[in-house]
Amino acid sequence: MDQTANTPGAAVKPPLKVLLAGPRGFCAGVDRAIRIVEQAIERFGAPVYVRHEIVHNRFVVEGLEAKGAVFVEELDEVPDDGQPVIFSAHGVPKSVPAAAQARQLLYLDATCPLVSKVHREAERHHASGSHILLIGHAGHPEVIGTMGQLPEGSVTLVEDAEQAATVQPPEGPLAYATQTTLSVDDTAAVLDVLRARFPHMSAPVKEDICYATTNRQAAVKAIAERCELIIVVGAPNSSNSVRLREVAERAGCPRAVLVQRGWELDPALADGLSTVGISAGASAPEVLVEEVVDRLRERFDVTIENLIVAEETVIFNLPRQLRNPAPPRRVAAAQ
Ligand code: 0JX
Ligand code: SF4
Repeated sequence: MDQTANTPGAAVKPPLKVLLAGPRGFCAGVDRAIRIVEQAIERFGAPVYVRHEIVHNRFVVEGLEAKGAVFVEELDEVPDDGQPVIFSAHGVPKSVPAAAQARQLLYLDATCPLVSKVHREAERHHASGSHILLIGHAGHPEVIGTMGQLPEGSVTLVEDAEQAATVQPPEGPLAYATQTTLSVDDTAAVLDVLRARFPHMSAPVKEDICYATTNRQAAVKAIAERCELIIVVGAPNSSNSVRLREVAERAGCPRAVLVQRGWELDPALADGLSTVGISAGASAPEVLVEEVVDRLRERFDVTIENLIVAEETVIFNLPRQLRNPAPPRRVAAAQ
């Protein structure tokens, strides 16, 4: 059956309500990280090296590659050609800027200021003699970066409530820190277990799970019960996006899927449904949400409703090296 348009003579598309969760998509840390790469290319010319995906989104990475960014996983892949290297939004262990300095590489740090805040708090607790329990996911670059702020053995990773129940930190004072993109509810459960076992454990002055993670999860919860399907736009290696998919199902939506692009979505998933929700991880640009809506429009007569649970006004400044106007490019003296 042709389902191309609701025009006279054409087959009528079934109606579909699309609930857009807000806030969704880019956070202030991602916006800043992308601006850093763009401005660095403008200021220093191509290539500009970026250690690790600047944010976990292929579309963003490929867009920056087209402008002159070259992505590498480790610093030793960066040649000594005088061009700068940028560290991703997720943060890096201290050994990385140290190695860059040792090689006299020009580096720019796109670590989100809210990740840096977690680094500084971990350092502060370590300096006052506490062992750190870091709640987070093993192998994630942010966890590697946070653990790498302190000497080996100063931090113990706790991945879930089960590990919280059995972890054996060294004797003495304890403090905790967390990854910024965790599930708010899972983290509360892990903390309940840890606090029961270690009642004197110190907490961060301000929550480590960031405002963007908290708001995106709250927005998904707000639409979950009204939706028969929730589509989260984001990458499988994007921790905060993966959490949104989980939150959707736990908050009462019968099914939630993660897609990176519109074409990845099988619109037939919405057959027979009346309401579908859409959200996007902090590293997913809005244009990809539009792609997903367009994909649904191919098969359905879509009406959009926005449900916004919080307004976000956070903006982060660029690093010092990019804030001053660029020096004039050297022009050969007239003969
Ligand atoms: O995998 P994460 O959610 O930490 O990163 P992503 O998807 O690139 O999101 C933006 C960066 C977040 C840093 O906290
Ligand atoms: Fe920063 Fe939060 Fe965005 Fe991560 S998700 S880049 S911590 S604002």
